[in-house]
Amino acid sequence: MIHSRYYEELEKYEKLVSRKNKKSDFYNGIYDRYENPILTREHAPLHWRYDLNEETNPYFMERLGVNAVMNSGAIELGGKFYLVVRVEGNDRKSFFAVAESDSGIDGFRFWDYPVQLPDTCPGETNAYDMRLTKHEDGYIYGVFCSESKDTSNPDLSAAVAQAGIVRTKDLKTWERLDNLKTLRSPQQRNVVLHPEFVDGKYAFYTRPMDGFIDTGSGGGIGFGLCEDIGHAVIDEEIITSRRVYHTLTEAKNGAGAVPIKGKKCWIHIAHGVRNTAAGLRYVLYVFGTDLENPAKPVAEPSGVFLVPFGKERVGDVSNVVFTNGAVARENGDVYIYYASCDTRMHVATTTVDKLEDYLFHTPRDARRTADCVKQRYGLIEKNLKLLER
Ligand code: M1P
Repeated sequence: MIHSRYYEELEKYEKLVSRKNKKSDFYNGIYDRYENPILTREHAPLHWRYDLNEETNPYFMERLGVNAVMNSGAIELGGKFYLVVRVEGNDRKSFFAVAESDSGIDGFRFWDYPVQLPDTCPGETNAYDMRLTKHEDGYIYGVFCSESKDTSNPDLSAAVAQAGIVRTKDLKTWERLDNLKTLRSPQQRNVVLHPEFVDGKYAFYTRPMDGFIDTGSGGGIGFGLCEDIGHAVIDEEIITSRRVYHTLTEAKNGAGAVPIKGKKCWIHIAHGVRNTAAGLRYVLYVFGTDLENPAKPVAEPSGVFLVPFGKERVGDVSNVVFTNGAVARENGDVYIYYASCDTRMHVATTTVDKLEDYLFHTPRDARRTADCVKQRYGLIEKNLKLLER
């Protein structure tokens, strides 16, 4: 028999899932933010967490709790918005699950079952942060972090990060391909597949890393080509968005959402990390690359694009925003899905035109206080002259 408490919890769950979202009063002219997160741990269906049977669960306890929902790949299919969400169980293991919405800003509901990827890597302990690429070859690719214990290192926390690759046509049936091999980088995380062929080859944004956490000598977001997506091997990675001293990318950076094809450039929404007394701070930034040569930067506005504000600043890993998915619609609207503090999911909305205006009209980083002040003086003088009229 179904436990009576189930119905009480279900009512709360339905209220949460059907809650309407609306734009917050935040303004910067670049994008809109929303009052509510679009997904939280409470959005995980009750039947994923509880044994509903009163006989086997007399206290109606959570048997398999969900700790957080975060870093989600995003795609639009047939006019609907789909997220492949990173769900983290109470056991710290992440798994993927599809959540679907008609509006893209609210009403996200998980499908009945999480995704079960083919289990082809016996050493894989954790899998997370899938980027979904609608590739011109006709497949939807999912590229994610495949984490294994580093058995060659006696340190209990030593791990190896690689890029796992799967593909699907419907988000239901998934085929697992070989993990990406980058011949010159021992570890990889935050790998993104470009949606178009480049010189007839599959193109990946990579993040060369010496270690599991530290990028070490890895200079930033890399770019490399491979012939065979089934056995993807990249020899040379060139750096497309370089880490720079005393900027938001000083400690590390990583590709985020699959780049959006704009009118003037490929639009990249990435994350940058700097170290602070309060620990690592993760923020989003945007850069543009050449439409013909997506490895070549053509617009590098200075500074942060989106940072955690208010309640977004606190969570399991505080002071973090992270994106690995955005939807660009045919009408030019853009939905940026981001997680705050490795805990919950949010959306910010903008347009391709606004993003390109931001990319090409936000000044570049002047790199030095004295020059940054000159930059701001220029803006103030121009405005004050205008205000005098
Ligand atoms: O905790 C913040 C993020 O840390 C990692 O990102 P990066 O590889 O750039 O350090 C990822 O594990 C990501 O999932 C996480 O949100």
